Amino acid sequence: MNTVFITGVTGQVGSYLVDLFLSKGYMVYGLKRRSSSLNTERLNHTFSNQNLKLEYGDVTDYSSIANLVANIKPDLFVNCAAQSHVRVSFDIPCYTFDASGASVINCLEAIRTHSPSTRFITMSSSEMFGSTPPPQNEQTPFHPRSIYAVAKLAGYYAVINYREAYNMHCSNAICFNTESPRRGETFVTRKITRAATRIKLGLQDKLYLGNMDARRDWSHAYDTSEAIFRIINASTPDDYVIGSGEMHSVKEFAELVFSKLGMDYKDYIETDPHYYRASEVDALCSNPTKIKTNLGWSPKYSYEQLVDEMIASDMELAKREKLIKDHK
Ligand code: F7E
Repeated sequence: MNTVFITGVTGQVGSYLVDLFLSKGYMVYGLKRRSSSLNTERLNHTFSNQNLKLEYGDVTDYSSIANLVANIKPDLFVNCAAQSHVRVSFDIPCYTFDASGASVINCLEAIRTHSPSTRFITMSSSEMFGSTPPPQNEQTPFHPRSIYAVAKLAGYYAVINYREAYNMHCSNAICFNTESPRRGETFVTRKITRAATRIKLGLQDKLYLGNMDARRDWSHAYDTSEAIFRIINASTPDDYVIGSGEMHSVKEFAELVFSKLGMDYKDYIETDPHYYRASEVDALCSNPTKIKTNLGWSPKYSYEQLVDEMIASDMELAKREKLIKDHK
């Protein structure tokens, strides 16, 4: 049986990768961090699957990664772990660098030492392009605008170095923004769908946002996971941009969500400087030609389908909340 080891398995993309690898017949080992509160909700639907095994560890702790790689010797290692919130990286820069950058070296070094034939892929980020204008592809120069992006760039070059120095099968998945109903609630798309559905049911009055002019390339986490699967299973390791090739502003996203719910976003949204970043990334839009041509990948979800799925899921959540509130 093929084996895969996934870090960040309790996160959004990690949980979609669990679904994908289980459906392909893999034995899936996932790394989860010890936390005082429950952090495995995204895996609830598949928790009892016999082919899923969660192990405690932390990508910032080399010994835990090294021991697990030595014991499991997985065929594939997918690194999704990170401190992934760009705004928060301005508050906790040193931790962010450890968790999102130096941690990649922990993974690579554990593989090189204990299981050199294990294939590796890390979730790299479009944030690395920063202020370089779109469209962005594998040839676009980097100009990071946060320590999160600086950390991702360190991880990106670490992967290339281990490939060149040790001939390891390791790749970068340069992911543009990735969304779904399982997206964390403090990222802007989910923050909007969650708030708009709650406002619709009278559970909330206002939504406070930061820079609504920022433009992003939003893909569904299902499609991002499919792309990662193809890259790590390709015979040659390489670096690929993953994105929809379409760009929308935060304002456009909010306008669409509120209008689908029969509301005008201008009546409910206010800006709060708290959500602005010390240095912003204005516009990101992928040119995913390389992965489409070389690996035959193309996204299943359109922008509107992604928005519809997120609204439908958050509406169910809001209805459950309302039921509980009304019965109190
Ligand atoms: O912000 C603006 C904000 O936090 C998107 C991560 O997965 O994708 C993600 O990074 C835009 C920014 O994602 C609010 O200023 C306005 O311009 O949803 P976000 P992100 O920073 O683009 C990349 C590819 C990653 O690698 C990251 O890990 O929306 N914005 N108002 C806001 N953003 C947030 N979070 N909250 C607001 O109220």
